[in-house]
Amino acid sequence: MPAIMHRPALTTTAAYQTLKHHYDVAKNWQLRSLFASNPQRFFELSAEAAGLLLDYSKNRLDGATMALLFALARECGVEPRRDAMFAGEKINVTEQRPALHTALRAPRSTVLEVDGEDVVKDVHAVLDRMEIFTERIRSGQWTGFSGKAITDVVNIGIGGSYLGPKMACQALRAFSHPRLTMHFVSNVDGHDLDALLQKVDPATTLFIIASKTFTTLETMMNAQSARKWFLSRSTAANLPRHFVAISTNTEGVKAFGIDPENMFPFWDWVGGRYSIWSAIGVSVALAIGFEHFRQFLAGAHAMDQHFRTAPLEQNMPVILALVGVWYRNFFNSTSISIAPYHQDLLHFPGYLQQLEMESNGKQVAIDGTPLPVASCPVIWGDVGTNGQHAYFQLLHQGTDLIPVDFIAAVKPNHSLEGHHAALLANCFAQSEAFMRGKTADEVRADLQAEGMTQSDIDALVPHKTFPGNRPSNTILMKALMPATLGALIALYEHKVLVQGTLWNVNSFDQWGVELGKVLAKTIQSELTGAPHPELHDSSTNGLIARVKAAM
Ligand code: G6Q
Repeated sequence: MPAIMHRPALTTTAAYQTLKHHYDVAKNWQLRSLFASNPQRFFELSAEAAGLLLDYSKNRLDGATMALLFALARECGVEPRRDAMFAGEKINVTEQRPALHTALRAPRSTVLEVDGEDVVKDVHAVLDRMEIFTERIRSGQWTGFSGKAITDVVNIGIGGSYLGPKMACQALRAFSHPRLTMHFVSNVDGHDLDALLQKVDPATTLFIIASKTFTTLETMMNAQSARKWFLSRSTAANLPRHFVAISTNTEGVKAFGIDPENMFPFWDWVGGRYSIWSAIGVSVALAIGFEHFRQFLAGAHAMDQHFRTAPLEQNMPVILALVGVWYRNFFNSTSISIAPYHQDLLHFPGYLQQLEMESNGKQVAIDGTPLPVASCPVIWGDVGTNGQHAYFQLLHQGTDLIPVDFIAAVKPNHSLEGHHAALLANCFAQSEAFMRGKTADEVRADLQAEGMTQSDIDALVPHKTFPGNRPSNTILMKALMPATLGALIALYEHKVLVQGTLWNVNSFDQWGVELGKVLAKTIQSELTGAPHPELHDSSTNGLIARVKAAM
């Protein structure tokens, strides 16, 4: 194991102790009163960067709270850790790797050496190859075996090799090539691939096998089945026109039968959930074109520059992270709901779920000692307004405090009249209602105005009262464009780093995922071969036996 930077646990810092006392008072604050007593609140508690506005004024805090949280960030070493990440230090200590997703969007002129290699030069060499390849497909110059242009692109990958490309292709739908339909197959459940293969034509379909390791069971099985399907409809000589790979494992790609000429590499210092900016983004570049893909990278780079240089007090990722820690470690809230009021951000909550929970869902500190405080909350959500007609009830009147991140664009990417004003009105009305609530007196007055009897009013008031004081952030962008999407993702990536630093966890390993990759192997062989009941409990044995009996 490498040398590990020792630093005090969060709970032993002076700022944390002061915050605890501050919380004893702040927990009783009412957002309504905070707004009433300070007309400048929105201006004081909002930040702008890289085309995004973060309004964090609807949170149960004030300037003094933020000052203490910034002190906490300083005491926990957020700035040196941020700088270590950008410099390519091996901050992923359990795997002895840097975490250099920021190098993937660094301009060509940047020089950043890791183990004697200029990684930015390598990054741009791959980007240039991606550009040539994607332009050939998009222009129709690259054809399938019958001479027709490619119409369908199937990304076969899972986890970090799937969630980002799927999310970004959907988010940037407005920019997509009219001839190309993007598909994503991830699940080892054959229903996933089977449903897709029923709709596509082998002569005009391109398969992208996206796997950092090129060993992941789900992806390899889907890739083999897709290859078999293709070979039963064409010939091996035609494979190169229809199968390309994205991986760090050249040998694995060759063994699968894909020519390394048709492989786009990336590097072990790119974590799966941080890999959308690398060759893993090929499907995104195919969909939106390379100029837009470069704008996507540039948007993320703009957020990187902001994160790197802005004082903590104006630093958007730092603020977002600290507000999250305030609720997680002082209010003990266990989840955050992500509410994009933009249909094209449909997959964004799922993307953040992996980014945050896989990065900071840890129980030990970097030095292996148990954490003294709770780490990553559960991240979940769905697009607005759909969520309003489902689980928002619990957010308004349930017994848990669940902060919400609202995300919206000022301008839509469509021209349908009236829809966007209705959407934004709902978004702002929800955050206002969470903040204000509705008092018993207000409910009573409404019911009296309706002419209801006193006894009916008394019975209804508790049900129609909203406690309010429920916190939220609102992130507003001009429009959902490649650059703003890049900045938005980078904002949350850096939030993860800041929170990981406060909790003192390694945000860049994922041993729980690795475990999943080996767990099923024994049972899979028992389902198709001899059972080994001595290896399992009665429940697992019972389930295996039930399946075998029916096979
Ligand atoms: C991401 C994780 C995980 C990974 C998948 C796919 O950070 O490590 O989600 O991306 O398990 O792995 P491969 O790309 O190696 O197939």
